[in-house]
Amino acid sequence: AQTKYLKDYKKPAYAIKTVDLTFELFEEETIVTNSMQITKADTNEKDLKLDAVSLELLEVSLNGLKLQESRYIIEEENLTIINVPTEFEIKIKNKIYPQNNTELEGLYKSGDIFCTQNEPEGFRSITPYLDRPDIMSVFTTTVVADKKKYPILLSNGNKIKCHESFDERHGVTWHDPHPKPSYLFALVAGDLGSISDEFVTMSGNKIVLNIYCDLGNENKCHHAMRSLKEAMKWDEKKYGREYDLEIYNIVAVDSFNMGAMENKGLNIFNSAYVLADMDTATDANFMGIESVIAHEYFHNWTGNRITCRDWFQLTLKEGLTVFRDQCFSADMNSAEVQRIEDVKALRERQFVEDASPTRHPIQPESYISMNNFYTATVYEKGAEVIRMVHTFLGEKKYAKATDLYFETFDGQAVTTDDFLWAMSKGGDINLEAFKTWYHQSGTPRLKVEESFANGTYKLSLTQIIPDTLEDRKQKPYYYPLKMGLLDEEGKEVLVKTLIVSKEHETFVFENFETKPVLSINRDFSAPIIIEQKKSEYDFLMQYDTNSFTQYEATQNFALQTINKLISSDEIDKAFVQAYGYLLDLDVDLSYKALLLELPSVSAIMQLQEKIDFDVIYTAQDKLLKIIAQKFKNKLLDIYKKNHFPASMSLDAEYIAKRAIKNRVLKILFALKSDEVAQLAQKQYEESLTMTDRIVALDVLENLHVNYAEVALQDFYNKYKDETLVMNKYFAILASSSRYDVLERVEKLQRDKVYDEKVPNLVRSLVGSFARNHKYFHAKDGSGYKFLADKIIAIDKINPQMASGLCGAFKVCNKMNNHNQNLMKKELSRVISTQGLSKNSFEIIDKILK
Ligand code: DPP
Ligand code: ZN
Repeated sequence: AQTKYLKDYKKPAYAIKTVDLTFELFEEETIVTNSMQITKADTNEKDLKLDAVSLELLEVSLNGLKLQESRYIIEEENLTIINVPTEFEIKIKNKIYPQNNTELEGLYKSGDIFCTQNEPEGFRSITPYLDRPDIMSVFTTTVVADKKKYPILLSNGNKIKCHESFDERHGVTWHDPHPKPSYLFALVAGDLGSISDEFVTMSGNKIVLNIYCDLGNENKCHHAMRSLKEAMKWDEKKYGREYDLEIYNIVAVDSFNMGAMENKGLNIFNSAYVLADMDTATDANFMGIESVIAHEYFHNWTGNRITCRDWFQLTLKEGLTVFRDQCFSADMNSAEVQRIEDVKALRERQFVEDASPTRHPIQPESYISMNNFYTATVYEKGAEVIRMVHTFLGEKKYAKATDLYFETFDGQAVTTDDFLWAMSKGGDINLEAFKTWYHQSGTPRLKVEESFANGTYKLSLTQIIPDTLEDRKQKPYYYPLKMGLLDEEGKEVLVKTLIVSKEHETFVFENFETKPVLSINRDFSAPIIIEQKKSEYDFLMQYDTNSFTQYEATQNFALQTINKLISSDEIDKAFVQAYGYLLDLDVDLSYKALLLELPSVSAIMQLQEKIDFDVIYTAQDKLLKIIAQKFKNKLLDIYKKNHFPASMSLDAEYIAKRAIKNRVLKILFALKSDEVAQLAQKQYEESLTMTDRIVALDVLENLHVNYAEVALQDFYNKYKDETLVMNKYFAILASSSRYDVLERVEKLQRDKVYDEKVPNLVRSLVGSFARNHKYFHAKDGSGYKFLADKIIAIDKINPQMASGLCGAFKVCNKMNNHNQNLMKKELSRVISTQGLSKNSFEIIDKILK
């Protein structure tokens, strides 16, 4: 497999001014005709080498003359036209087979719907092209298909013409006036239902909004539509960005590799991020839809109008757009809850990646398959990096700097350096030292030491920077560190944002009567790990005035307690007492639900030198049980108080009531008593919302009570035709603590509703099993063997999905020797498989190195 390097970037030698595409869709095949107006930018260049994957060429002509075979070369990944003039038109006709496309890249079918996914390099499997993001062109697209089967024909931009005179067939022509890279090209054809609305922009343009879905699902699109309009409003208000076409289309499809795609004027979504109603979607699903709809909308400016010069710049659009969607969600819901959720997600996924052999800078230097770099690092750590810039600049200067960014680079394909230039110029700040965040990998640590004498408080900070994968030393970072000092009554006596820039420095604060209590990395102002010998967690759990660090104190104290439990069986009474205090706190209930959550297995794992999941589970269970026993009555009270009145409302108040009630139920679960089983059964039977239903079902399943079978059967019968709900069903069964879980997973693969070609289903069944640490890491190696077999099988269907599953092996080098050997054996088997994709190869090769 071939490695591509950032340092090899060369400017394109050609420009494509316009592209005219015609798609003739048939049941067996599709004929694509592609006319491009091309100019040479570099006159030394002779031949035109286009990207083309497995090309089945029908005809090629240059300036209207059909080319003889001697004038072009077809290779596995290219079509080269020999000796082209300075300015010319190329017309290519080729044949593709969307019906057989199981990779879900390029043009493919999801059920009966034709759709596309071209980011990053799908377009080259549709038609020969200069398939790189710095080639921006004006697209006109005609789609022709059977009128009955495909009444809806969509592409980017505005609809300019309908063609009705093709017998059984019809056609539509779309024109997108905004030059764009090929990865933003999209096409959809199908018999679709839809809902419509409109939005009037700040300068008075009326925009038609459509959301398309499978017939019958129209009533599940309203939340997505509401979210879209809120996002449009927000981007005008916060960034002054207005929508720029007459129409905005969203299409929901069931088979999709990622969450969604921001194609210009025609977003294509995984239906999981569009469809929702109270009967089938959880509160978390509703929030997820709101944020992904916004994310894709925000890309219209940060991604589409201003795009990436090359794929190494991916975080330019993704980091920034994730930061924007996080801020949007914070404004729409609870900001404190949003921040904690974002950090939790970062730690669960990105910190683990950053500690693994697949770690990379947010701007990677090389890749084999670009598909492997749509990572938590590029996205979520990328967003943290933008957030730090925002913290440095402050709201006002940040607004000025982003205005400058939009003004300067609109219509261009640029780099992260261009972005930082706008930030430093508009923000009037030197960001040179900040650039290390783009080029270094691994999570930085900060050792924190305090001293106090004669009224003077000293805070000494030492950066501990991990080496690169190749054992190269890396530089210290430059970042904002928010801190607070509290007096002994918990009153804030100092709030400050320190600038950390050196490997070691000491900050001095004077005039204190008693030693203040430190609250550090407030709001998680930098994506780092704080190392601190700390004894004041219980104080901060009670008094910290920053919601993030209050949450953090609880997590740290709980982790410390669990760690002690692992080695000594001894419970730290101070923690139990402080936890009791949290139960009585009078704060927003959705925030409280987070405060009461005990550390996840992944969080505990990250503290272990050599991971042993059996040990982790035992300690975690022990702590949960102690808490549940000690506070049983209080927990039951909270449960009852928030369980009634039952409501289907999506108002924040009711979402919060459901969150706290279900948190408490999951803690009470540790009692494993009949009382809890009855509570869960009643909650299942009387549930009005999917949120309540799914938690009850999960609790019942893991209590191993007989009623679980009844409830699962009932659930299955009720929802077997709703694929999005079936994802939840598979996930519960594959995440179960029942001893025979692997056997059940194997059996479920033969279930009528399961389909190995649909990524969502594979992720919920096989993916959930791979996160079920108890059984995936079984000491007999059965979990590893199962996943390895699945990777080999799925790699032949959909390499991107397979390489996603490889991620479960990322912890390999941190596992205890026994598990590590078992893992390596399976990985060696996978990597020596004939015809393994470059996607899976790249990930496994890194793990095995
Ligand atoms: N660009 C997409 C997104 O992040 C992923 N393909 O929205
Ligand atoms: Zn994105």
